[in-house]
Amino acid sequence: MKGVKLMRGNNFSEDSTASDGAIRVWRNARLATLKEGSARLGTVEKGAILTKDGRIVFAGSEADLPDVSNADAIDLEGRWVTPGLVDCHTHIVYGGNRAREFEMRLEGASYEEIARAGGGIVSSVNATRALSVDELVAVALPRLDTLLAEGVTTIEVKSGYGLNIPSELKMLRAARRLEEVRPVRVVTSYLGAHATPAEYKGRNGDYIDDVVLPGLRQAHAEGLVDAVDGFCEGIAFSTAEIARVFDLARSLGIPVKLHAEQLSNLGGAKLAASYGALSADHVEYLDEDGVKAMAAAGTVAVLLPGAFYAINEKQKPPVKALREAGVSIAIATDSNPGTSPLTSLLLTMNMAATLFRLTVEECIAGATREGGRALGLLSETGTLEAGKSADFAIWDVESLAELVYRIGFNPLHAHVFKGKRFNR
Ligand code: DI6
Ligand code: FE
Repeated sequence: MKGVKLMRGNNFSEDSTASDGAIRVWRNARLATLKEGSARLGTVEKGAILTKDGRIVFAGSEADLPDVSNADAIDLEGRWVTPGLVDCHTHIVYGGNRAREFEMRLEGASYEEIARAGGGIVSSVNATRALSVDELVAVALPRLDTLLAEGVTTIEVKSGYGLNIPSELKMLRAARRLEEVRPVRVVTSYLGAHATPAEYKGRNGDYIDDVVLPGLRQAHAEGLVDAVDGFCEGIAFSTAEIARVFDLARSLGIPVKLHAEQLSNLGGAKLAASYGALSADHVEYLDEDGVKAMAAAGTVAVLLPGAFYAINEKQKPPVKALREAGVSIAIATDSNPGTSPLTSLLLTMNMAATLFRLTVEECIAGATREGGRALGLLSETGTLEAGKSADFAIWDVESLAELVYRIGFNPLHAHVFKGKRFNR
């Protein structure tokens, strides 16, 4: 079906016949519904999806389809279909790059040493502060398009490279703008507590008083904040400092999440769980106490193998303990200029399996259903179920294991976002 270029410069095109009102039945498909509690990813061999006004009306066996006589029929020719991919942890809005630090790490400097010497997050700050909202959108789009080309339909985007109020707001406005210019759902996280900028070096408390808390109030007042995040680490903020930010988030009714136990164990995951956090992310150094707290709170563990790989970390997250405690496991790119300049959720799945020994099913669930859970969006996306947004990915693979097994290969045939098809 001939498509039309949706936007200049991207690598997929919208199906020109698509329209929000269209009733369409996508048949002759092998569905991985990812329905909660189902075995084998909720697979349906001769499956079909009925969509109307951008929503899923039915997803299941063709034999059980309701009357589809007034629907446009699309034959998926036996292809596998998964929910649209969800990248639940990214920092794709930022200026400049940190290739020089990459070289410094190859020369033996650690991520932590570079950060303490004034590099790391702080060095991305100047490059980010120098850009306008339009320029931040422009530099983020190639990263976003690369993710969308692999079937991502929902993405979380954080602030955290502005570290003053105007620049943090600029980053969040740019994140919101991405949703206007691309077929994607963007969920934002305020990450003012990412690092303390040079002008507040050694004065975390003042930075929180002068920037992080008033910045959160302003961003919230402008409707720019879907969640509040923080970096709980020796090179960033203590649990007590994070608690001050989370107290404000809670008073504003905003859910929280936390970069926790990435390089050491400050008890960040336990603190996050005490606030009912959506997720605790990285968690390489998570202990039994933290696992128990996350399980009790229903806090999702978001594993970020790209950062583990890029900084050559040795401590792996306690996957066995997380499984045994019933903690949900999501995976994400953590796409950022410092520890994870990664823009492939498919490669992230391969890394999660190869480095952290997640199973194929855990990887696919981690990049769909569990990613949706980590964003508090499970009622909207992440599985193929009636009532949810019609977000799904159509694959040219013989088996779903190929999505995790291949390294640097994209088998996406097309994807659908809110019922509209985008061909590769
Ligand atoms: N942990 C990370 O890996 C990123 N942020 C964080 O809190 C690193 C961000 C950067 O180095 O630019
Ligand atoms: Fe991160």
